[in-house]
Amino acid sequence: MKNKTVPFLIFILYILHLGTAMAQDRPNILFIMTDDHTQKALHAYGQGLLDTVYFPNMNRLAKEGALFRNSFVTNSICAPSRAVLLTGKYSHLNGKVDNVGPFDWSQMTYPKLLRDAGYETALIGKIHLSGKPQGYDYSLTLPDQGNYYNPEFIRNGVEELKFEGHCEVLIPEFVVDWLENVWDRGKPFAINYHTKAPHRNWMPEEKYLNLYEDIEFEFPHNFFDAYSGRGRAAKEQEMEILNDMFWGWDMKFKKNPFTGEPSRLQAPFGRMTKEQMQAWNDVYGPTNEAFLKEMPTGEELAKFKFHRYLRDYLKVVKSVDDGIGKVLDYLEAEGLLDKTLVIYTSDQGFYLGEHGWYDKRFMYEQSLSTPLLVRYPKEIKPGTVVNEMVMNLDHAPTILEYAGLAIPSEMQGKSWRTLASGGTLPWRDAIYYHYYEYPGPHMVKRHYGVRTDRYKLIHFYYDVDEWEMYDLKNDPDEMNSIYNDPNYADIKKSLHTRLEELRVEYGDSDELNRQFIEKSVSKNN
Ligand code: SGN
Ligand code: CA
Repeated sequence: MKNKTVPFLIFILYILHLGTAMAQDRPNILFIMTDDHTQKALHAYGQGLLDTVYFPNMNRLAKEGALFRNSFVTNSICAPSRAVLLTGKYSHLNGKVDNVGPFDWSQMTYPKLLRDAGYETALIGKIHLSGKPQGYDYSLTLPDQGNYYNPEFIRNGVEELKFEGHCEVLIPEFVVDWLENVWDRGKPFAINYHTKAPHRNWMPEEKYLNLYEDIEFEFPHNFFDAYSGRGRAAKEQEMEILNDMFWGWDMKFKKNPFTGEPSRLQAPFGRMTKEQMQAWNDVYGPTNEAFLKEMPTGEELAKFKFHRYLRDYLKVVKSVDDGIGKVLDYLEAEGLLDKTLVIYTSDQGFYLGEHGWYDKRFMYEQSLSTPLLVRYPKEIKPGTVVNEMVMNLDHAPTILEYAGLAIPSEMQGKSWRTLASGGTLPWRDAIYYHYYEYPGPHMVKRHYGVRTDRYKLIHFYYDVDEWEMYDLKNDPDEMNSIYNDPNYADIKKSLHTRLEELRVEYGDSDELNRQFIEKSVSKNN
């Protein structure tokens, strides 16, 4: 060998070694996203509803990592929320403003950037964005909303496969199977593990059909909200447990006991095996019969509906929690857990009877907020609580920062990595929100607004032009708009200014609103 060759070879070996060391330093990324899981249904958030209902695996993440008290979405609905997650951009820039229109998969997303940088990427579960997922080495996704029992999945965007079992058992199994049999251990992994539950219509797994049936819950104190003190939007929605839930869907009856209207459960029932159907009838059959004998009215009827809803919702969260446990246990047994950044969140929050509601969409607290838990013991101390206001817009930049990658300037969020580690950063004093899907399911009017740590200003537009304002300290349940209260005139003025600044900063405008309205009108025609 010539004299110069040896040092050159040593140099190359050194570079290769550095590369491997860096690759090993990069965390694996397990991003867990549930559908419609609200903070109140997670013991770690300590809101008191569920002292008797405990989800050990989610709570483990909170105990061993960081819990974000103020975690929000930019647009509280499924597909738009996922588009924000992937792109790190507001709906008006990524183009996916509602559940209806297509998603442009050709745009930049964080999984694409991770993959380009040597991560092996997988998407497993619900994504609710039409078209073939891009940026993933592997995908196994539910078509559209998917089914709870014996669901179909689409492999790599093209191949439809049907499985027997409950989707919340299958999805974590697929995650473990991918880790065990597909993932190339020479690379870090990045998985999007997205559940269907607890999305409507909350069809519990066989073994949990009976769970929580003997627990009595208290109505939220504003369950019988008369919607005074606010504008038309809160009054004219169609998401009330008492008036807008379907007997033959949400309430699990074979037909509406009052009107005889036929059930929509024929389709999901038609998918079930004899054994699954038997287990189902064994639980719902006797309770439904007792109901039909008594035909309760008034508060008793309300109690029945509220409990059926809440219990079924919590049963499917229990299956989600089991699934998370299965995946965490696998990673732990393989010695991978502490090398993995685990993020747990939901696509948005949900109402569990506050204001008498289910569903989401509004910029009010229960649907604006999501759970956000993060475990990464190399950096995050157990039991950390973060109070800064973060958004789902921030997850993509954060993940890129953990992966050691540059954050593209077109992303609009900010990395919360330092906050999770207990550090401080110059942080935002306000968040911006914008919801679009109207007219549509549940009829929540279009609105945008700003929230600070204490106040909220909302503008409902399109078929109304109404402003609401709340003092979250004095009125945490948002029952009385103080928009016209002269005592708040100065605060109102500063909120208007902040709102306009944020709209400029994020590139939103009335002109864009007009364009999105025009597009949705032509879509519906
Ligand atoms: C379905 C549900 C709605 C729900 C939307 C959007 N109706 O349409 O209650 O708001 O999905 O949910 S159902 O009769 O089909 O259950 S999202 O989470 O996907 O945005
Ligand atoms: Ca959702």
